[in-house]
Amino acid sequence: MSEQDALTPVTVVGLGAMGKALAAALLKAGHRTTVWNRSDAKADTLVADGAVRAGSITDAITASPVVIVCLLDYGVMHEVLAPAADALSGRLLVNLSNGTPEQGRETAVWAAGHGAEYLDGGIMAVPPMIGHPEALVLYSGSKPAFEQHEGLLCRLGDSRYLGTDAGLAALYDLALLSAMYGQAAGARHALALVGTERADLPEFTSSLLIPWLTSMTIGLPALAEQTDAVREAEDPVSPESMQAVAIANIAEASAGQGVDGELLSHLLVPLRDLIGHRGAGHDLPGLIELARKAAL
Ligand code: FVH
Repeated sequence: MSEQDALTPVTVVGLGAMGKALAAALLKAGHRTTVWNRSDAKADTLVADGAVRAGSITDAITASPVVIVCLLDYGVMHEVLAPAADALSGRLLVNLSNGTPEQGRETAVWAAGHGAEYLDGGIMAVPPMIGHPEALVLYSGSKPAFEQHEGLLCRLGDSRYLGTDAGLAALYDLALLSAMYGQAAGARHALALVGTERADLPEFTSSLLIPWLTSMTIGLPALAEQTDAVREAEDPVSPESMQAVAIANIAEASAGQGVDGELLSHLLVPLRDLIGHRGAGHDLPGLIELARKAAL
């Protein structure tokens, strides 16, 4: 971190579960950290550790050249910042609240209208991870601002800059969350299915589910390639036409075991329809790569 970064005072607006973790990491790294929260008492422990309590949102913003906001959503952020928007002039606003790409783009325009540089961010971590390299934080927006304050931002975790389009961080954040929720939905369904026969769920998870899901990630690079152009397979390793039968069997078995297949059907029906549309001769990338690896 540059000497300048070590001295950069920073303000954190929003001291919920995540905002508190952000402020604590910056404080621990040696930055003069000013904090503000609607419910003032949430600042107490941070102030006891050396943070500066701002008496108002204007005081919070004017205390530092870098203002990090981590509030419930963009609506709350605009509600909180509106009375002090002009104080943002000449500062960097870093918004780490969850939102949509459009909200990120609109906020970049709003910030520029108030003379502020803007970085939109997506935190791919839970509060206890903040301050550790496992915490991935995605940024998009002003490249000069990111480069100037990368040292400060890296105090929060592994910082990845995605590009000048302020909507990218939210887009990638929501894309990664989609993959996480899809995997969780499938895992919950798997546990419900084996649970109907009173299986040892922790044992099933550690010995079968986790190794299976881990091995299936080997097919993701092929999936990425295939999203651009579906490749016809000469001798399909795992033809999608066969996959369609397995998908139908999942639905039938779930019903037979008395497990609600509603959630999973939203994942499987589009795949079954895609398979039906493309016809036989295509493979599911994950199983191809698995077969190739096994054959080495
Ligand atoms: N916690 C997590 O694991 C995830 C990880 C990924 C990123 N998210 C996003 O971070 C934003 C904040 O999340 P959070 O977990 O800190 O959320 P809360 O603990 O509920 O704190 C919410 C803060 O927002 C303030 N707030 C809510 N409504 C208002 C309002 N009308 N006016 C002013 N402030 C408001 C709230 O203040 P208070 O209730 O303490 O007074 C908290 O500071 C979020 O976008 C996650 O998606 C976290």
